[in-house]
Amino acid sequence: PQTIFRKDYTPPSYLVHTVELGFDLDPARTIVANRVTLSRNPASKSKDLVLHGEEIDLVALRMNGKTLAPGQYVLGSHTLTIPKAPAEVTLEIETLCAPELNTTLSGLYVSNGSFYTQCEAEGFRRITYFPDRPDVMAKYTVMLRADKQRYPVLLSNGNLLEQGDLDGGRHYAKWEDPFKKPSYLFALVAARLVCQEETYTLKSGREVLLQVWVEEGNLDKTDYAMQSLKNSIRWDEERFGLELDLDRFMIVAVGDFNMGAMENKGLNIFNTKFVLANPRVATDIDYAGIEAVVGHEYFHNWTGNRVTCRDWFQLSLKEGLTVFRDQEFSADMIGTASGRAVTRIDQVRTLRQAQFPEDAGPMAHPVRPDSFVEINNFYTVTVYEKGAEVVRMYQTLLGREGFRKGMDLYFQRHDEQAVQCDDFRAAMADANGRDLAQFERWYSQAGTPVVTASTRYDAAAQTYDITLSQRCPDTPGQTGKLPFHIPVAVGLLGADGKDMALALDGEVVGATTAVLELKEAEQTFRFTSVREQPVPSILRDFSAPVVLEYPYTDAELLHLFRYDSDAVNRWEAGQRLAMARLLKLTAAVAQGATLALDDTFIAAQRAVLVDETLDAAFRELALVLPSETIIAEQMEVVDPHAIHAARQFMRRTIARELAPELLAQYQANQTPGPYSPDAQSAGKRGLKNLALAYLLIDPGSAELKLAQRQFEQATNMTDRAAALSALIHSGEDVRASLQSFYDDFAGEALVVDKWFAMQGAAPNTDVAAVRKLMQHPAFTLKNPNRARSLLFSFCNANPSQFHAKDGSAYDFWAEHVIALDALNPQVAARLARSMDRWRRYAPALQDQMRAALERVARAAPLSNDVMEVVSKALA
Ligand code: BAL
Ligand code: ZN
Repeated sequence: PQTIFRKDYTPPSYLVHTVELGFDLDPARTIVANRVTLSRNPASKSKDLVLHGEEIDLVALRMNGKTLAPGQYVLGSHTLTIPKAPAEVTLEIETLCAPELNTTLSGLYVSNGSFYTQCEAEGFRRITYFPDRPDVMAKYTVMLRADKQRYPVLLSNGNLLEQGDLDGGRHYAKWEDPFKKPSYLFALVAARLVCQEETYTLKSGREVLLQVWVEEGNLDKTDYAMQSLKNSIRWDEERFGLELDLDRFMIVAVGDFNMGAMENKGLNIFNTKFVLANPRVATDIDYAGIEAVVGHEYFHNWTGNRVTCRDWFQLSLKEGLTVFRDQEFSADMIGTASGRAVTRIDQVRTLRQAQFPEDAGPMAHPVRPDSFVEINNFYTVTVYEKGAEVVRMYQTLLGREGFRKGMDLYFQRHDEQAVQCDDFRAAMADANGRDLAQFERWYSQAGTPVVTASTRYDAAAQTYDITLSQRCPDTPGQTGKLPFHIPVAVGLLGADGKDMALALDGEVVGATTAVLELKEAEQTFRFTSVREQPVPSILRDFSAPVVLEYPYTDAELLHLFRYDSDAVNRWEAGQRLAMARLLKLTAAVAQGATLALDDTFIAAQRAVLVDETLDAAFRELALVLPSETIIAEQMEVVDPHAIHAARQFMRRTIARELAPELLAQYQANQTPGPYSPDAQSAGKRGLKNLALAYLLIDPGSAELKLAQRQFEQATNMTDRAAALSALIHSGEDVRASLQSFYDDFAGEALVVDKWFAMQGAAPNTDVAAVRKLMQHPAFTLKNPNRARSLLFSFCNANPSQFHAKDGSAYDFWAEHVIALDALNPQVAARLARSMDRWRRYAPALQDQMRAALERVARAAPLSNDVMEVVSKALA
């Protein structure tokens, strides 16, 4: 496979003005007629007109009205080139494709008998020949023709121009998108669907039509998506002054989808998981996911669509920014400071669970990668979540107003352009008169920086010095990293637990948190007028995506855990207390030593659990121990079995010691009455269900009946699923409960996914049990949600079984990466990533993991997607 480098970018040889597409839709044989006008690009030296194409058959090709003979063009395996084409060109291209055979879910495909498209990143070339790159932006008109009975709804981007009947029971619809767009934002849907629709009035007074399209039978699950869409529209007007630019905005839900959703202009196509919800089938987490993803795709309309990426290396330009926007949207929807902190803690957990490991593994790449083999492999937590952290740091450095000024300038400069991450950085710098040159390293250097802090209090001088130093580990292809520009937010707590007033070098800060700007390898910052030895709260609100090293004593951590006004660092202190103990316990398990947990830690957990001044949601987060994956990342040599045993021991001890308090919280945090997904109610359910899980940890727990009752009487999926999960984890025989859950929800695909996922992630589910579950009639590898529900939950969320000592789960992994690759390379490559960290395991496991990787690498044929992942892992 060929590696593509960012440095090799060249402008397109031709620019496209207009695209007229005609589709005669048929599952086995769809005819695509494409009439496209182009001009030679003055910025390019080449006169060769290069079009991309994959898995399509060329039927006819005319240039400026004349059919081209085979000698006048070159048809490669993935390109169609017309050498030395004229300066102005009109091409008429007719191709054939077979959507029903397309299991990759990229391009035009069939899901449950209907047609859908997915064109990002390079799916449009599977529909027609085209310069399929994001810096080619054009205006599209689309004519859809299909059987009226089977496909009564015909949708594409933009505005509906006309529709009507045709002979032979067929009908048509003609759509026009008034805005220039890159081909990856093209979409069509031809399906049997129904919609919830509403007219919505924008702040300007203009009326727009909003629609949420779903399959029949799901109209009772569209309210929350519609509400989230309206909230998103309002929020973008208020926070960023950005208005919906179309008269109509459509969301379509489809059951077979590789991603969460896709921001096609005016026609967002969504995985059903991020649209469908009612209390019976969706959990609090599902509701929050719908709000976030509906927001995310809507916000792309400006950050991604109106201003797009020059090339795919710039993916984070739109994704990091849009994730940041959806994070801020979700936080603002909760509205309270404590609710905001809860969302922030959740983001920190995701980074540590998934992005830090990526940054430390074989697929490590900068937020703006320098090279790739397969772009689909770079829709990563680094590009998305670390990218969002990078955007957040602008706001931390420039303030909210400064950030808004930068956004305004970005749109002023670049509307309807395809630009680079550097253009965004320049807008932020120029709008604020700031030098952000060094900030560029956040885009160019991979790896998680480590910031080490040391402090010195001088009682006589009343000064408190914080020395910060930074380093960043080598990553594949990158050594000798240069210092980053890191905002480190710091507060100082007095012995009374209160924030001290801050002065830096004699200058009053005017807030109880100071943002220190670390730009050198090492810098010392001096706080003055410090009347007593403080406890430092460093990296408040997780002000930068770094690892912070500071030799906190237990006493200091307990102080922060009790008092820190910054909820993120308050939570963080609890995580540090837990992590230190978990690492000691893990070592003790490995050595066969006696395990013990100190009373101080238990008391701190108790104090948080019963502190009614704290939101239930925060208490829940504070009580959830670092995950097995996060613990593993702290170890030189990972022993997944010892980690599991240590964590289980800690959970059991907490459960035993705090049993009365847990039971009291279980009872105090009931949410009677009709279900509402609001943050406060969800927080209560979260704490209640955490308590329930703890209460059932011990085999033969007396509280089994509580879970049983909750399972049977629950009025919402959050409580029902939590009860079932607690029962599964109790180790009791829960076959009857599993069966009744399945029977109740067999017709709800997203709930069946939960059913598989819960079992896949349960520590008593071994590989044999997973194989057996795969025999279930509801299981299929073809549907990505279903494949993920069982295989990914087992391979990624069940480490003690995935790393079974006999290596049987690694064989299982290899077998299914290969099987999935034959169907859907994008999904297969995601599963392939489960082995990323194989070199960190003990030699006996490592050898077996390497063998499994080699088995996949040898398999033929193998997609570029999977080949890139496994070859980088083995390199
Ligand atoms: N652009 C791919 C899906 C998303 O990030 O919205
Ligand atoms: Zn996105």
